[in-house]
Amino acid sequence: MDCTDFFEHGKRVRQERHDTKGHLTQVSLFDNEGQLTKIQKDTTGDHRFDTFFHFKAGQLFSSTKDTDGNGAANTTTFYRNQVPVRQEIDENENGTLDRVVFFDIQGQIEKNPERPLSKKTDTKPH
Ligand SMILES: [Ca+2]
Ligand SMILES: [Ca+2]
Repeated sequence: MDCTDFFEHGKRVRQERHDTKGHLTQVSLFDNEGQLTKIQKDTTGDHRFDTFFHFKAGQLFSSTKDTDGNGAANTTTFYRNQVPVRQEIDENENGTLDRVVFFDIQGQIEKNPERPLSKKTDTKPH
């Protein structure tokens, strides 16, 4: 896998990865402190980014994935301490969540969560 770093004023701002045929498979963006802010990935090989990772203060905060490749994200996953805590699934991209999955401390899916569906606003990591 090919890896290219881009610098501005001596700081790395962007890193691109290409597959053996030269197609872009991953772009990482960095802030002024050199911390990751965003990664976009083509995980399906169709040359379009389908998975996005968002970072806050260098920590993985959330990710979105377009599971059916039509350009709109179907799942959003929220993380705490790099471990997924909640996944919101909108199968048909109509803006209404179809399923919400909770994860336990080990990042395993909780079988019978007794919590009600929570709104998008309580996503702050501690
Ligand atoms: Ca989609
Ligand atoms: Ca839906």
